[in-house]
Amino acid sequence: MTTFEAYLDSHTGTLLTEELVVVLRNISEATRQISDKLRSSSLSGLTGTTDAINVQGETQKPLDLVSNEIMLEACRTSPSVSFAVSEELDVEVPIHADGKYAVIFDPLDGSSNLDVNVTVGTIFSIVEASAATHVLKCGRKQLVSGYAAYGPQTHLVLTIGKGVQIFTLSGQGDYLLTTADARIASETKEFAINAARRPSWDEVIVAYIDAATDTPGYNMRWVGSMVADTHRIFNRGGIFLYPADRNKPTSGRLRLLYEANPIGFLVEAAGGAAIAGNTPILDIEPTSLHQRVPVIFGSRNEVAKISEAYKVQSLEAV
Ligand code: AHM
Ligand code: MG
Repeated sequence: MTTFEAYLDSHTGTLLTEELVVVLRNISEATRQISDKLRSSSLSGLTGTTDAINVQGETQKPLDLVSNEIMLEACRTSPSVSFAVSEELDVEVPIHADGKYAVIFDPLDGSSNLDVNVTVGTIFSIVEASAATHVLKCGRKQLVSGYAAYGPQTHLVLTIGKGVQIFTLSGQGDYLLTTADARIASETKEFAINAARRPSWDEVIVAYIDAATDTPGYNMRWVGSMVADTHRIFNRGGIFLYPADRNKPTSGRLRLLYEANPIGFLVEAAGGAAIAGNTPILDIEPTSLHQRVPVIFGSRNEVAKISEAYKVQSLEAV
């Protein structure tokens, strides 16, 4: 079986620079360590919450902080990393003055689910950035993105700009390629949305969910941990929606730089689609590090239905 390292080596000099390969090796090592911490968290006391509040106003959990530190260390040990940006940190952290890549990450996505013992994940994105201002790039300029899904198995899902590969962590600590060139089915009959937010949905989302619910065969699935919901879509298709509040069309729950962009980059590389209402997620020009955006992604034909409905709505508005 192809190892993660062999996969990286086979693309060094073409899609990947030697420096990027070092960063990716260090990130993969970080996800191994986070996976280990998660497996024994109840035994090691890494449960519950801390007194700390992050820039989002959310209470941090011990594992949020530990995972953040492990990811930061992966950046420090990579000489080409210039900045680290994290969901858990207010501002970007300078790493190496002569570095050229920023690593942008959500160290532990879905951490509100930690004590429930369902799949959570680490999401990451790498962009070229020799100055702090370069971090605010539209998602299409990402060089690499990926996530680790910590479930019954630990999977590492990666795109280096072309194709999506899924690696599985072996008992010996090696990531082995178990799904080469993963593709997202273009059709689906599964949608993932937090239905409790229905009063805030706009008409397009209400109409789409009502039509799906009225069509025999459709099912709703919602883990409440975006990495887990994304991983299901990579396995059997589906659509994930965390739409805007209808009174604030540019609002959203998920963050552009370390959630929507890396997942959008993976989804498009696997033949799916990712939009934020009227715009593809990857075309949004970021204005701030922790900016939130509406997020709709997954099976291409289903996302197209929503995209068309938004186009019709904006034509009707003029
Ligand atoms: P987090 O990064 O603080 O864990 O928040 C992101 C999570 C996603 O994993 C999930 O899809 C969403 O927030 C759930 O939000 P809600 O609790 O509003 O349904
Ligand atoms: Mg998150």
